Amino acid sequence: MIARLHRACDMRSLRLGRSESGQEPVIVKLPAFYPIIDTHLLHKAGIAPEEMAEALVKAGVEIAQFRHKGAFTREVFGQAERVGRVLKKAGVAYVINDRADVARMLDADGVHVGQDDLFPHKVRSIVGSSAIIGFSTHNEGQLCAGDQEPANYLAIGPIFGTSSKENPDPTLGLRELASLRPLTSKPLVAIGGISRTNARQVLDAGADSVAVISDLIAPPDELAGRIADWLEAVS
Ligand code: TZP
Ligand code: MG
Repeated sequence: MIARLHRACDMRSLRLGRSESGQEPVIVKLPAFYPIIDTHLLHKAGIAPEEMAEALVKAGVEIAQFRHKGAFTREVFGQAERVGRVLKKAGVAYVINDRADVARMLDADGVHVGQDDLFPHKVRSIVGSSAIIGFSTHNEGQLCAGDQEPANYLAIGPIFGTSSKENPDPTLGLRELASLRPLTSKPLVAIGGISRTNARQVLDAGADSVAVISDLIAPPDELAGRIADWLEAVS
């Protein structure tokens, strides 16, 4: 068990974000396993995004994110659309990374934005009051500012080293995760270098959920087993 140090947000330095509707978002209960369907890594592994979506649905996941870095071409939009169809039919919450416009066009359940994207209060004005909005943060200041935004959950990371993100922020580690946890009452998703072997420790350090990109990827014939292992690892 990791000791939790007492920390508090400095409210003087916070910019108060407000949803344009003036409504506070309903806080979502996040499942412990938050798989990310990353087009780049999947392409390298020879797996179509919709194939991954099918495997996730079969395994019984409750949420999945579509992540594409680079131009959102017609082809990519088509992939996002097909993934959405698969997830929607199964009642799995569908979250689009970065792009509120695409999420709205696809009638997705949510959008996940980061520090270089639109602020959650701007995203809220595009996707409406019932959409799930996730917001990535990488340090105490961002987490405290994120807490004031109309986001339904906050992500924090990278917890460990990762090669799935360009120019990642410094790794935080489990101790810092445990120390940052009390700074927000929003659901907290940990991300970055999380694997089946360290996921339990990350949840024990206070994360509500673990988001995963690379450790989700397995040879196509081992994908179902890999996802089952993941669900087992967080159970
Ligand atoms: N944000 C912080 S770390 C990261 C993102 C998107 C990448 C996580 O990928 P992986 O492969 O699970 O380390
Ligand atoms: Mg982003």
